Amino acid sequence: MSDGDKLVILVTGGTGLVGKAIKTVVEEHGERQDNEQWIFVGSRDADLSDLEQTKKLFDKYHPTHVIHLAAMVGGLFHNMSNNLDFFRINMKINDNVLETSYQTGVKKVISCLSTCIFPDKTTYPIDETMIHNGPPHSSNFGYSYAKRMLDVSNHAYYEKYGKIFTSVVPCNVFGPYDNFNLHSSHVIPGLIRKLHDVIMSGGGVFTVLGSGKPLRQFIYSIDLARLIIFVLREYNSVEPIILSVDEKDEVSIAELATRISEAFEFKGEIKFDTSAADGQYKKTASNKKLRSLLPTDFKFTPFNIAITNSVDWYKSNYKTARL
Ligand code: NAP
Ligand code: GFB
Repeated sequence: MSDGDKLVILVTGGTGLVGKAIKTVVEEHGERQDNEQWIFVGSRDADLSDLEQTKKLFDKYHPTHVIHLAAMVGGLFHNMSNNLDFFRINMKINDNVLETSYQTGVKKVISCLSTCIFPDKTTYPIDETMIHNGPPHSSNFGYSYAKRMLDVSNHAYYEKYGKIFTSVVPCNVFGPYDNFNLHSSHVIPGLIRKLHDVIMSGGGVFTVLGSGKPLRQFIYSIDLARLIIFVLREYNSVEPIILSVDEKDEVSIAELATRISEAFEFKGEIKFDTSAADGQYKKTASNKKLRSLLPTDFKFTPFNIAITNSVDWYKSNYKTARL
């Protein structure tokens, strides 16, 4: 991006986990550049599943760039019981945002996919070329296909109009301002919430759902925010780019539960409820493409520090957190 132009960067989903992390990095870590105006919006500003409200939002702010995070988002169990809603709502949001971005002359859109949308039967590590090589895991096919259609739309807008509508593909994300609701949350906020409840009730068993065997790569929301800002400024291809920690940083759910217990200094029993689903066993993604573009000194926040930061945030904010 040339330095002189004034940029109006609209962040949809700006009130969520990833949006709040971008706001923190831009406003508190000094990442905002002088020619940039950053606008963070949530569903109260506009229900983006509604085209008229989407148009009104764009008419109000006239963005030159859009970081499109807004989506119906949830963990394994929320997806398993709501595949239809995850598909329909996200299809509407995504088409409204991309078409309105085109109609209003937005120069660049960065949308958000996920490493959970890749084919369930695949070789590892997963890379960006493999998105459409087979059906996703059955647990979240609604969300996965809606996300895959973002990539299809991006290629169609580029083919017809030469638009730089691209996408990033994060692995599992966690951090402050996450969704801690026990039914809809992802695993890390779910376990933080549960263990905090056990401790606050005077002690007991820390129950982890599933076998604890599945493997996941987890990225701290602040690191993801730094990478999305990097993509905004430096990456100009319509091809998706995976934003994940290294393959070697993959951990099992059981190991994760131990790390969370350590962050709480919990000495009680950890129990695995194997009657609950495990979901995908693994979705190991390669960040080779990202590493090839990043400054060699880029470092992810060490996992234990990121977990401790998230636990400490929750301890200080559980009364007002999304429960
Ligand atoms: P989140 O915490 O659930 O936040 C979702 C955001 O989208 C909120 O700001 C929410 O607004 C907004 N939103 C939802 N429905 C909307 C609607 N109809 N109209 C307008 N805004 C709406 O989600 P997140 O974890 O930050 O996820 C952000 C993006 O990253 C999503 O695209 C998600 O698919 C992707 N992603 C997340 C993960 C992860 O592990 N969390 C992993 C990979 C990819 P309100 O606050 O007003 O509800
Ligand atoms: O983050 P999560 O819900 O989603 O992680 P996925 C699910 C894994 O954590 C399963 C175990 O192996 C669960 O058995 N787990 C253990 C728990 N305790 C808990 C708990 O209290 N809550 C939850 N939620 N899980 C999602 C996709 O897959 O990944 C979404 O379904 C999204 O579409 C997200 O893309 C990033 O990592 O399995």
